Amino acid sequence: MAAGGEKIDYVFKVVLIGDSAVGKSQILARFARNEFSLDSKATIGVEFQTRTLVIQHKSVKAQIWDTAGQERYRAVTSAYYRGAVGALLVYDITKRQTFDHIPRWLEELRSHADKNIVIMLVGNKTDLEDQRAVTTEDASEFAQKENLFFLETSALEATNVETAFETVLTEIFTIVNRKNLVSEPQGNGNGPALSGKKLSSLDQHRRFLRIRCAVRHLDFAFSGLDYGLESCAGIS
Ligand SMILES: Nc1nc2c(ncn2[C@@H]2O[C@H](COP(=O)(O)OP(=O)(O)O)[C@@H](O)[C@H]2O)c(=O)[nH]1
Ligand SMILES: [Mg+2]
Repeated sequence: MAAGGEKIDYVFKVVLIGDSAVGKSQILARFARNEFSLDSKATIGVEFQTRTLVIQHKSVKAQIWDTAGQERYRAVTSAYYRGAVGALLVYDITKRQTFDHIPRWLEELRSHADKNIVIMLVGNKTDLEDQRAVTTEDASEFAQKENLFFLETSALEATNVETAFETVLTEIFTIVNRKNLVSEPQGNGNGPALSGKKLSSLDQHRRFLRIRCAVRHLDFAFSGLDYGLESCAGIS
């Protein structure tokens, strides 16, 4: 339960990652508070911001983590990625270098976060079309190859920011709710348990469990409610 009796069904941790000055903090400001600032200073002290959305009649709290500028020194710690089930991997469409660094960020993400994390590649600052240095085609091709969602945004003009987060959150939601891959909790309410059902894909099932367990750990930290964390032990 959140303050005021608002019922929260899920908490999803989503991280923002990418080179310095690509617009991560402004993307978050736009999404969390519908604000934008042209002279944004490095965020100090705030680890994350939240916004609650309704997805398929469920209340989903997105807990979005922003760096405090440590990406400048490539010093983002593993604590930042821990428990994340979604990520926005951001570059600046006017700065080629920020796109060229994406493979490095992707590697870092995949080695520190859950390897099945839902990732959206985001080309920000589309309002600066006349300064574009990365084509939509190049980025789209890369995203396809790496199995990432892809969108171009403008935090300044509020273009696609909402869609970027919603796409990632809905995908996580779908994975968490893929009930046809596992049986419903049987009697003891201890969460996902394999039944005699035939799995369409073992990998899909493992992915489901990992993400679901990550979500549960976060829920646990938030609510103090224990609902079947032990069933997540040994999931890797
Ligand atoms: N024109 C334009 N500038 C942006 C956009 N998003 C961010 N900026 C500017 O880019 C600079 C860096 O943004 P910031 O969010 O601090 O980047 P971060 O280091 O990735 O968090 C700031 O001056 C922002 O105002 C955008 O969509 N369009
Ligand atoms: Mg920032």
